[in-house]
Amino acid sequence: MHHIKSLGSFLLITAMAWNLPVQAGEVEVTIEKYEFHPPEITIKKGETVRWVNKEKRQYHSVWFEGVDTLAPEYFFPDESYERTFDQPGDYPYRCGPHEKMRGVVHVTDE
Ligand SMILES: [Cu+2]
Repeated sequence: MHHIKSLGSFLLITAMAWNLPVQAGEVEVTIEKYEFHPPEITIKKGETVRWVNKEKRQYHSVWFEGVDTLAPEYFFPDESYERTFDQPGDYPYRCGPHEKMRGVVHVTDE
């Protein structure tokens, strides 16, 4: 997973250096020790958030209760969950099996 993160940074720096518009990107949130890092993020509409499970053994899920009736499947260490946000708004979420794990995605209208 580290190489993907590094590649993202490289592309961002390259785009800035050439003064090109940065493409709608992907933002990473890691899950470790029963917490989302960072728990609160702001993205632009059309961007994708990827949650990466960096635990040693523990599974988690990312459940947008206000949007989805059913909790999604768990994902395990080294697996990830992705979601693209096309509508501006505030999207709180939690982990299905661990109610105290919470985060929020703020989506701006660019
Ligand atoms: Cu969890």
